[in-house]
Amino acid sequence: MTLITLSAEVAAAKAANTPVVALESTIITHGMPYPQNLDVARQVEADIRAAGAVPATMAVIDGTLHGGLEDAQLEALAQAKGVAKLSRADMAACMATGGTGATTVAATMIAARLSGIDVFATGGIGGAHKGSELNFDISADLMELAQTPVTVVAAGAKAILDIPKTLEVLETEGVPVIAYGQDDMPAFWSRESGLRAPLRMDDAAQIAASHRLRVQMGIPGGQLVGNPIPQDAEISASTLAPIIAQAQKDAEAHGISGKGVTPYLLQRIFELTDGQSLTANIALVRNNAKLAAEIASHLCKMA
Ligand code: PSU
Ligand code: MN
Repeated sequence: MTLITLSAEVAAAKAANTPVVALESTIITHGMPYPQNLDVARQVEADIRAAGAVPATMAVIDGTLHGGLEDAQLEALAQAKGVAKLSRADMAACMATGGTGATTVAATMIAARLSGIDVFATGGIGGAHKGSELNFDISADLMELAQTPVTVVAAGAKAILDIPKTLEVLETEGVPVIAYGQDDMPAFWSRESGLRAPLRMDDAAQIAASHRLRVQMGIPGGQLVGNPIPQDAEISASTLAPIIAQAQKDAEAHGISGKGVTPYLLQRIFELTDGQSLTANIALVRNNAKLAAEIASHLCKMA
């Protein structure tokens, strides 16, 4: 039985051992408004191709898990209403019931593993939310990083999360957290979180080498690469702090919980920054796509 249907382009790249970069789809359906979400999805795919790799956007469409979408599928997904947000818990259920769902970081990692793809680019990962010591809201993305051997390139954890707690969970789970080109752990919209990342690498080849060594050593799980947002797109932490606090208050007042929290906060911050948060989000995702393509290229050369 075929568990994942690869696009012709992805299948050809895999067969030829040329670089492929996985992309998530929740960022399209739940992370950004239409039509910017479609523009960004296309732009990021183009960035990966320009860097010499092939993009594999993951999604479940009418029960079929896809690795790599045709442009018409991307377009339909970007406009669709009521698409499920799939993580480890519900991906198989969506396939079994013929549903349509977008993949989060956790689900995209699973789809990448099934496709034999080592590297995945996204914006930010899910993490331990503020208040998670009381509400236990800790993203399944963190536990996925502990068990699925995919290197995830993100701009760090969003400031809507509790970054110290997120780093603690990752340390407990044995996930390498690597800041790229700086000591500080990036904080999504801002280059610096004020927290030193556990590891630092300045060279994509080293990130690829440690990915490969972990696989050879039989260490389960992936790596998290924190790639800072480009300087000119950065929003300072001090500008964002009151906006995030407001968004959080609104989420609580509206009784938002579970899967709804992250999409609600992103949408609210988009409104409260007059769209500036989206501009920054686009810049950092594109930046991550380029680095992911570079890491994937090094991995292919090593194989
Ligand atoms: N970061 C973004 N945009 C997003 C997400 C994260 O910039 O859309 C999505 C990712 O798909 C991530 C998910 O895996 O949110 C985490 O959701 P939760 O906190 O419910 O686990
Ligand atoms: Mn959550």
